[in-house]
Amino acid sequence: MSMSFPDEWKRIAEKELKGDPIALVRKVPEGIEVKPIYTASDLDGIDHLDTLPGMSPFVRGPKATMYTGRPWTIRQYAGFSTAEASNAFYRSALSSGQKGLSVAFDLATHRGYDSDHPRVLGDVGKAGVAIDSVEDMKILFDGIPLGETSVSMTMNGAIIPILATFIVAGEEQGIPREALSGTVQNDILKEFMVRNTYIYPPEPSMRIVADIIAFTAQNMPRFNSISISGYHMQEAGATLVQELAFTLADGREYVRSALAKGLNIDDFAGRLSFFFAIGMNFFMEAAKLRAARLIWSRVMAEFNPKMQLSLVLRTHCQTSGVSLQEHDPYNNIVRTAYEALAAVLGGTQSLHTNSFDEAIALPTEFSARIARNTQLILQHETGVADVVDPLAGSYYVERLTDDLVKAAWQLMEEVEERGGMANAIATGWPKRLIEESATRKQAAIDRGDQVIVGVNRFRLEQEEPIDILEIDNSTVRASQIRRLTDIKRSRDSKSVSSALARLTRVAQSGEGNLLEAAIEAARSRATVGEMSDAMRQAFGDHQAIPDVVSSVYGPAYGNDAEFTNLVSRLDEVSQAIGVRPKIMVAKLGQDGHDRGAKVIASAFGDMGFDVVAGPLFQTPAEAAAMAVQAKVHVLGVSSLAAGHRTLVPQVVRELKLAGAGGIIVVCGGVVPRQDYEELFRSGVAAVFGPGTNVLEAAMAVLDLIEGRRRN
Ligand code: SCD
Repeated sequence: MSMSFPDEWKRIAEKELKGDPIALVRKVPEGIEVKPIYTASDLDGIDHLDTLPGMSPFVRGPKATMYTGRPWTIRQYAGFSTAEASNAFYRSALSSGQKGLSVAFDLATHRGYDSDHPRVLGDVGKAGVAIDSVEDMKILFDGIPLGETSVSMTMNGAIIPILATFIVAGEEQGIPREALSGTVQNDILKEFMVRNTYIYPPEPSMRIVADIIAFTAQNMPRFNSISISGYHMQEAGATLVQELAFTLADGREYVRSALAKGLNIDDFAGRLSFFFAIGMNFFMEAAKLRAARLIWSRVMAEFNPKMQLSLVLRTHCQTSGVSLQEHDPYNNIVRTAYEALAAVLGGTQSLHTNSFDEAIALPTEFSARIARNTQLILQHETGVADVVDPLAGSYYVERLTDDLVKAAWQLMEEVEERGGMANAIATGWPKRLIEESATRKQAAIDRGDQVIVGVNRFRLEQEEPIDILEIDNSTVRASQIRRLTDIKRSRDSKSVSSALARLTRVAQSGEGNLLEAAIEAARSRATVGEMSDAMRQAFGDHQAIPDVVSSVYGPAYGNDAEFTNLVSRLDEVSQAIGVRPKIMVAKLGQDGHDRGAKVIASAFGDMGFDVVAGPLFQTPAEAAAMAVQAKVHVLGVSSLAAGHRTLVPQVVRELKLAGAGGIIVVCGGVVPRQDYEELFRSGVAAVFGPGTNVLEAAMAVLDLIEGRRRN
């Protein structure tokens, strides 16, 4: 990009600044240099400027009339506790202006475990609704006509049993599969990269994706077979360019595997859909959606489709979860509103706006209403939906769109050189790039280079805890177990076992369609866990090896006094205890959100701690045993999916049982203030909530180690 400014502007700017305006150029993490002024000359060489919405390359929107013809879908992602509770929530949301549904499943369901499985004690009904069988699914949509309301289901690992139970629930509601409209996430590649709710190894997982694309293309013309998601990449710390490039490269990979199954491009391309995060970099986020459409039309053109529709990128967006803060939480309403506006100006088809309390807990009825109303106000009061692509022609936004296209395309070329996204993911490269960006970002926040109002600037002296929604997961679990028992008692066990055996055979042989086989099993009342296990028998489980990036956080600090202070304090403690302080960073239960754990492990490693990274999905007993064996001083549990009240006290008990009560237990992540006292009483030494400065946390951990040595 040229860094020249118009002469006459530069002269005046120099006077105003008493210096060179080049100092105002900001280099953002995307590698793009954002200038203080853009002019007509910045449009030189951009070839999409004269294109129209609804026409290739669709940079201005997938539809010619966009929101002037039909507003975007207000689609709030929700689900918690039981099917009954979530159903009541959906009905009330639909009657208050929401247009589409978006189901959040609990982590037990995501990972293919029924609610009675011993590994999911802390997870049932917590971060989403527990669904064990068709009976739950029917209750979930009771009184909601599935032929009229489109339903998105965020499901990846256990996608086959979940989509099968949904189809059967539809059937039993009298809605044939052809009439069902909605979307399944079904995007396993990004699970291996960032979200971690996979079950099976990559190869069979890719077969599952292709089987679903094939089945829906043939049987469910109104259903979007996949929601290729960059959202979780940005949540995990990816830059916008990484989010764009890796998401679209994932898309290209799915297209290739569907074609390899013998499908015709035009039979499925129009039902591929996307999902992006919208963070706080306002114009760049809007430009990102425009860039995504342009790049996708270019990618799809490689496959020579006959239909224009096959070139179109349609997307859902969600405002950014990581941009939400625990401190001064009402600020989150403002953040979400700006992010929603960026999504709309970028031309999203469907939108979720986060509730302001989501950095702390599940939304309450109150916070969910404000989140929904944020969209209703945008749609009905602001006039932003009156004009198609209103940012078109803006010197800055058009330039930014083009810059993002170029930067993302370059990264996609690198993916191609590495043999496509599946191969690239197998080497760990994209994940590492994202983790490095996440760690860099954390250092920028901890240093105060990146301002967050109410957190590292303008912080309140005192804060009152806000009301939060509590889920009693032992009650939810008990009621799920009751229903499971009833189902198992009343079903025809012979037809269940033969349907499950057939599912295993289809999985083993590579012949036939997994979804088709699972529909049969679901109809006979096989549970989600049983269907998942039937495929586990053929596919096995995927085991990820924890890997921690190094030399990112430390170098970002350079020789700053705070960092060198910490390092010398760590040296003192090491001298005093005779070894480097050793910390294990653990993830318990089915909570796969590991950005926080990874950033902590990486930053603590750079500071000089001896760090052990625990694998995902440990039970409290497994984590305690590993901590004892590794002889750590501190066991740090990172919890983001609300399982802490069940799982963290258990880990303390397990350590004591193993005679290792001397190991200090600390907890970090999404932990509401209301829970601190209970955790302290159970033996937890410190809790580090969202927005904690990592250097301060490290200092506190060193104090605890010192304190324990003295006592
Ligand atoms: C739209 N239509 C128009 C029009 N605009 N018709 C005429 N004129 C216009 N201007 C038509 C469309 O063609 C379509 O018809 C219908 O109206 C609906 O519009 P749409 O644009 O397709 O909208 P929608 O049905 O809402 O679908 C949007 C997507 C879909 C395509 C993006 O995939 C979707 O809803 N995705 C949601 C995904 C989601 O909720 N994910 C949550 C993830 P036809 O149907 O006839 O074509 C949550 C998550 O992961 C959270 C984090 C975590 O858990 O980790």
